[in-house]
Amino acid sequence: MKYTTSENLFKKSKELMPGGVNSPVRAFRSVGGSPFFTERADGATLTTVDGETLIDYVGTWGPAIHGHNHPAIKAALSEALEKGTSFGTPNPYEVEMAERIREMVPSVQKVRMVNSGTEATMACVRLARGCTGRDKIVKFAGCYHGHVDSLLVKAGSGALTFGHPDSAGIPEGFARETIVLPFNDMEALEETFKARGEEIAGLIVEPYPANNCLILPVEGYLRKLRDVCTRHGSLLIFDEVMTGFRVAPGGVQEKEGIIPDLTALGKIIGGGLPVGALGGKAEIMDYLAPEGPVYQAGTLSGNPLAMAAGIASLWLLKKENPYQRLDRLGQKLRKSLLEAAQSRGLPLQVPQTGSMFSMIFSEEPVTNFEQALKIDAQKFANLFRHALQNGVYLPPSAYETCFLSAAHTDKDLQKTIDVLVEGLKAI
Ligand code: KE4
Repeated sequence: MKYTTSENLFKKSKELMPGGVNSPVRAFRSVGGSPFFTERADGATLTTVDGETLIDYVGTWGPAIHGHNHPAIKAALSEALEKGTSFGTPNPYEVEMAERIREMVPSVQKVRMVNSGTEATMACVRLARGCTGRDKIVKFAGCYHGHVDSLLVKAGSGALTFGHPDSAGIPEGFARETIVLPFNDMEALEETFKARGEEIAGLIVEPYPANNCLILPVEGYLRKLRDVCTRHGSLLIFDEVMTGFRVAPGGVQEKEGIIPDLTALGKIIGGGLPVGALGGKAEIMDYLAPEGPVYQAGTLSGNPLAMAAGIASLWLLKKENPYQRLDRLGQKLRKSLLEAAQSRGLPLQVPQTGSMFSMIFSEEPVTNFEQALKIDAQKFANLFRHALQNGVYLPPSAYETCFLSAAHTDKDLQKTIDVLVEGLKAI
């Protein structure tokens, strides 16, 4: 029997995969109902197997900054596909990708391609430990860096969505090597480094945390992270898997003028195909095998198809420079939603930077994990369902960030605003 509807596909998929999904947040557990299955994606929309068309604000969790199924990315993929799908040897695409990344993110003097953001952050942590000879890693409560054992401690994204920010299966011994601090708290940072700085190999941070709501750092905070790491000989690791090429061509480090020692990248540089990358100062990156003693490897790292799609994605960013328009759309959406919420006395926060925004039902702005735990996730779930019923697909979690793409038209935006404003009435 061919499974043709979301309903019977989900019924079957639950027999075959844990929760019926290949990534937990897709299961709609925190927003209720069952997930739809996507038939195809084009521009700013998804078309479900049930024939519905949805304006998409998930953008496959970040890669689709140009919208889905972009002709230029498809053309690059077709050309690469003609030559085969994987070589397992060095190939010209990898060289071009590394050059493009280095050009757009100058702190990256050398780069290593991997296959996911998780692999990128995991390798950054191992590299920090390997080149400093220290064991401790500092992370921030609510930040999510993929499902790396030592970083799934007070994590955001799906871990937070399902209320277990500390995953099962992480031995106490692993968690002990991770120091978790509150984001935006300069005092806690100073005290920790004063007391234990010489044990700390590195500090990993989402410079704009976007996995426990979108949180923008308080003035001077990122500079403080840089100074403290420099003073104590710890590596500053920016996890820009989401923000890289998203908030600016060179990510947050370009916007804020802060130079990390290592950067984790992903999403946009794969044009929708599996990808991740880590990069930084040459003398640090050269600790990686085969040059140095820190082992890291990957069967499909630098895969020609992922490289070709990613190169096209970066080329489009340079050619079209969508950032100003994306920020204009984001600001328009933010303004309309805040006006509508205020007119109804609804406590809504809409942090926004460029094409990234969150809708947070909270009396106060969310600046850290503790505050994120107190938001009204039920109100978000109600808004999510109203939006979905009216052709607008938001991320299925109150803690995830929404993404605009260059394919979203002013008409899409106006329809979205109308639907969400209507939804706020029924919250
Ligand atoms: P992946 O291993 O999922 O490619 O990347 C992990 C990762 C690392 N760092 C940051 C800042 C990230 O946001 C992510 C993954 N993002 C989530 C959504 N917020 C992916 C969605 C999912 O888990 O299905």
